[in-house]
Amino acid sequence: MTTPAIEPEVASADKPSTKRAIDLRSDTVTQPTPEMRRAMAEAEVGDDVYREDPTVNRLEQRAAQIFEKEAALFVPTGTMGNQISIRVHTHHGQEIICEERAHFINLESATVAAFSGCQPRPIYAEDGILRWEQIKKKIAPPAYYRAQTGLIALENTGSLAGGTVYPQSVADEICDGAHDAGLPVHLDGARIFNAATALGTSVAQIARKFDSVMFCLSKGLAAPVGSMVLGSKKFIEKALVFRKALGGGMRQSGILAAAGLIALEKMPARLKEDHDNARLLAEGLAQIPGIKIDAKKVASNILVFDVTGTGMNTTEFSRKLAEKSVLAGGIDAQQMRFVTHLDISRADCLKTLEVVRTICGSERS
Ligand code: TLP
Repeated sequence: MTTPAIEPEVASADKPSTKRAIDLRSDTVTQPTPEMRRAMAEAEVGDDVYREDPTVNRLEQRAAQIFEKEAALFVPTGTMGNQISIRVHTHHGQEIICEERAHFINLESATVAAFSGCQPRPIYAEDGILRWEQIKKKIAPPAYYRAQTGLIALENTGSLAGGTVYPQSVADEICDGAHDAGLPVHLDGARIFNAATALGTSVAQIARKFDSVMFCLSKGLAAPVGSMVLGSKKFIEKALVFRKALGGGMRQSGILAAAGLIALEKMPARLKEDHDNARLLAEGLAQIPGIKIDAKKVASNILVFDVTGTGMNTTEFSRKLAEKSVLAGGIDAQQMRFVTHLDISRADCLKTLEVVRTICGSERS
């Protein structure tokens, strides 16, 4: 079993202690804040399979209110949230239109085929941002031997596309076009709060025209565990059935929801700091010979850059970074990904740039 590409490919014996390392692999690595830990210890809980956990119920109500959707469901992971949503919207033998780099077709173990019995109809789009013009050409014609389109799924921000953000008008046009064609639209909004920060708008505004939205509490919002699915009451009633089917009925999960509530209320306000740090990294990297990145395109907390010009592939590049206590991974052999988050300071970014300059030979070690 090989390590996922965006995990640094470093043998565990060589791996420096993550305590001292600057960990840019993902915003999933954040530690819960002391306030989250306190809230978890004190959480009022019940059995959530009976829907009797007061803290989970509070988190679901609060998320629905913030997103201006009828209902919400707490799920263990973003993967489960996406796959439940897809299962509710589709039936076996259908197609799902999405961008080529979508997380749910690349990094969710083919669950879309195994659980929903659907096949993806991926389209490449610059920066991962699809346009309605591209999508409408891929909607299956009504021939009995063609798999019919069951769903359109977008991702905002685009994780493997480098944290790119959908302009509101582009996403709105896709939702309107899809609805006119009788198709639902799901949003993988794992990092929708980063998108809202980048656009200077609310998550409710971004989510308004989508039939379902998944977002993660466990990424930039720094909760230890958990994601949410949002939609109509009817949609969430069906989602509850599939959450149980996948083994996502977690009983006294108020312990986790307590941290999620703090993530939801307190953490969005600090995301701009992560975006500023990502931009600082991108501008610094753009100056280093051999590295290719358009710093102007870095819109949120993720940056993807090409290391081909350094003569190293991403496995070697990751190993050299790790030797100097900077953790990051490649999304393929040419492109590295850095993700900024709560546990990465401006000083960490400056130190990282120094390390990259050293390993690229433009500074003495
Ligand atoms: N992304 C993780 C890895 O799986 C790559 C990361 O480090 O970015 N949608 C998007 C857009 C995501 O980026 C992720 C996780 C998920 C869904 C799945 O969330 P989890 O890991 O909670 O299942």
